[in-house]
Amino acid sequence: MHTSSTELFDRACRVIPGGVNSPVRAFGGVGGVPIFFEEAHGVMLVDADGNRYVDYVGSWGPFILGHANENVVAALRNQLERATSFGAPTRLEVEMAELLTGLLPGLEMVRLVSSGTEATMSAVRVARGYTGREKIIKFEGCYHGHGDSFLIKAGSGMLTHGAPNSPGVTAGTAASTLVAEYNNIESVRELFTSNAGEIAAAIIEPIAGNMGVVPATPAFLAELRSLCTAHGAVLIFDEVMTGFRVALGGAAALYDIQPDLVTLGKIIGGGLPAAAYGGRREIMNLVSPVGSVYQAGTLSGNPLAVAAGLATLRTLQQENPYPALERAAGLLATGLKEAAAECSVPLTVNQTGSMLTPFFTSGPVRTFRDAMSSDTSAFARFFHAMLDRGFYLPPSQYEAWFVAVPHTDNVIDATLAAAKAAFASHAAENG
Ligand code: KE4
Repeated sequence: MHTSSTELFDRACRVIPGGVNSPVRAFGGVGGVPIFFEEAHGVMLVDADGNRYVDYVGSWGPFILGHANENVVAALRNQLERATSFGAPTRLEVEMAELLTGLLPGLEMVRLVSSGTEATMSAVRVARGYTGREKIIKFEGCYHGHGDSFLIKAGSGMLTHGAPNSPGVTAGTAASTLVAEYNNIESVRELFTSNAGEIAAAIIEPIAGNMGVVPATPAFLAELRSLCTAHGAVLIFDEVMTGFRVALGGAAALYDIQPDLVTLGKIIGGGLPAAAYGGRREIMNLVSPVGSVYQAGTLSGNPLAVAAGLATLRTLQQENPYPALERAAGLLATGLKEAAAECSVPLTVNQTGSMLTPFFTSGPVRTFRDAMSSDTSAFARFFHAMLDRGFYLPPSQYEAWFVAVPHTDNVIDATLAAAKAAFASHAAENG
């Protein structure tokens, strides 16, 4: 029963566009009424009707430790009683900046902001200021937030709602965004050749999560690094999703490739609004007030968000859950493939670390075009079959599932049992 969610959604639709404060939450890609939640502990969610679900969204990535982790709650409780914001510098921000620059080798200086969009917009702006150039390269299917420059052939909610380019973006802005094909280095080389001396930066999700999980090949990323260096363009790794998700050093550590700038978010806020951009000192010294590239934010470095982020990152450092997370996600990926095969359901599962996406296509899925070959109707049926069995998946084929520390073996086993039943019902429906 979802009586309360239905009533809340009706009310929401009268006063909030689409009834949601972020489009991907609206179930546009799967149909039905979005679930309104009220509580979360570990990987268990409770909705407005008291229904319980195992959570594979994790607020789109932040809750790698699970919801209401005791260290994070203690840090928030302590900070809450002291102060929630000053609009002035605090010790916490220094400790966060020192922790981030200590953990990420290429990160010499960092600026905290409040969302991934702010981080990517700011990184592109400082790259333009540093190079004196205007054009940027992004990759089809990657999503870097809702900054104008990025709403061109973008992923995540834009793919889900079938609007990869957004109205409201000026022709001038669109003309400055060049789009290359993910994992196709020739498409990048061509852009550099035909826009010689005009490209300020290339921004990429080193492991794409916003067309579903599609990792870059090591060779592609290495050649992208070389091309940016050769052409004097700034290489920006957008690790808002992958930072501290796939490894403590992010995707840059996994691939051993150094970007010039990196953007971070999600996990560094521990579920509260915090994000960051940073990189080489000579670039970041261009940022106001020390430099002339302006960027600001009333709640940047907010004490509550930074306290939650610090507690999350310090717990990850102390407990190093990455091997166990990789194992759990691997069990889930393998089990989903086996369950689908038993029911002759075409399925390809891409998994890196604790991020994975089951694509309803025979695969392989190595490019945006491959991802787009997925049967989104089959995904939607699977989504609802799992929801009915108490498992909350990302409501879109083009998103990543996130495995967290409390996804223990028995939770994974229960998920696979439900998936087997869902595939069986799917196969039965299709005869
Ligand atoms: P935010 O502005 O939503 O905090 O971050 C934008 C962003 C930037 N870069 C990457 C790689 C991202 O994944 C995101 C945001 N991710 C989506 C989920 N795929 C957020 C969910 C939503 O839009 O509601």
